[in-house]
Amino acid sequence: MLNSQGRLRFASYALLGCGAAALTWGLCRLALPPAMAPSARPPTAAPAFNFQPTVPHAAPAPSPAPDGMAWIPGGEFSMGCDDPRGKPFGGNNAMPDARPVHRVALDGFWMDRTEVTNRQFAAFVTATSYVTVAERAPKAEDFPGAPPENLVAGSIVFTPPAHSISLENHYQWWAYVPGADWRHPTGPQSSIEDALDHPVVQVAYDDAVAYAQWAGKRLPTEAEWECAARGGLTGAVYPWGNEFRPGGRWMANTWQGAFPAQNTTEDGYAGLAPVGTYPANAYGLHDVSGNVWEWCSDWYRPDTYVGGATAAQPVIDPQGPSSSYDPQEPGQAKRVMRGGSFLCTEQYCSRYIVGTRGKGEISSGCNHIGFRCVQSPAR
Ligand SMILES: [Ca+2]
Repeated sequence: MLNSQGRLRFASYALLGCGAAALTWGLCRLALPPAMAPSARPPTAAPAFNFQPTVPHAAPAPSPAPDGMAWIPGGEFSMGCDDPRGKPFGGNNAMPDARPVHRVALDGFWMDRTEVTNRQFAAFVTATSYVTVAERAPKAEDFPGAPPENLVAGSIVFTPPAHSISLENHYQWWAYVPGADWRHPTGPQSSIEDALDHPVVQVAYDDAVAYAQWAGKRLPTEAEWECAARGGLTGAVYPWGNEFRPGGRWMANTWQGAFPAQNTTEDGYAGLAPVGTYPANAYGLHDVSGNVWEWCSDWYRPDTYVGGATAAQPVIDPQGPSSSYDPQEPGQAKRVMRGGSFLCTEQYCSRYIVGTRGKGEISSGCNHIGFRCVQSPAR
């Protein structure tokens, strides 16, 4: 269900001073893919290295793996990331919301080895007749003043300019496209017919939750996602280690070239890649960095980690704050997203770095946002 909170994606209509022009109304309903936006907070000084050894639980998986899932042993690990600036492929963002690095303890759980695919999501829709948020036309009563012709179903699509531009205004490469939805990821002329093993995109948070419930699973907490993505390594920059391209190999689907106009596709893909194209981490998970962002169940706040650093003991199974707050867009309700996407580059958004955090307005899909699910073992 679309609810009043979800419809806050339209709040940026006022915040950005777009006025009532019909031409811009569609853009105003965007909840920007804000994880791409640079931080509004001043960079903090680079902290001392603060990762303590990861200590996975030794107990083996309690049962054979559910189809397509990997056992994540949990245990204790240090969550967050150091200031990545100055590191190779570290980008130019201090990532202050991913600090302080702090200790977390989790039980073991199962996690999907890959992002949820179009094939899997289609099975869910066939079984349930579920209609995603992007397929529902906005209601006039929810958006007073919007021209009726603009109350059309659609979603947000990466629309790069043909020439190099300043990276200060990300409206230059995002557009609200009527008819864009999970079956038509970049607009009504696009199709998933030949992309059934690509990650499903254009799914809002509630869509991901609905799929997970149907599948008997749930979305991961942010802590579960990071524990899993780290693959048992301690404080590594990437899910596979500290080198972006070990032996020259591409390990994730990211962006090469001068973002956003030039896409040199050196990693093999201009856009989405079939899930599992790139190597798995030590826990058997593919594409935790790159390809598509992945929804997590936690509300987003930039200060989520502050309390964990002062605790005498590891924070046990953190569920995130009770509500969201993003000082960049205070009126919008946001959940955490993790891992970055095929659009991530050190020039703008280096959130393929495993400890970094993203955030997404809950009713907004995009053609670089997907998800994967987790499942707790039966007790
Ligand atoms: Ca991913």
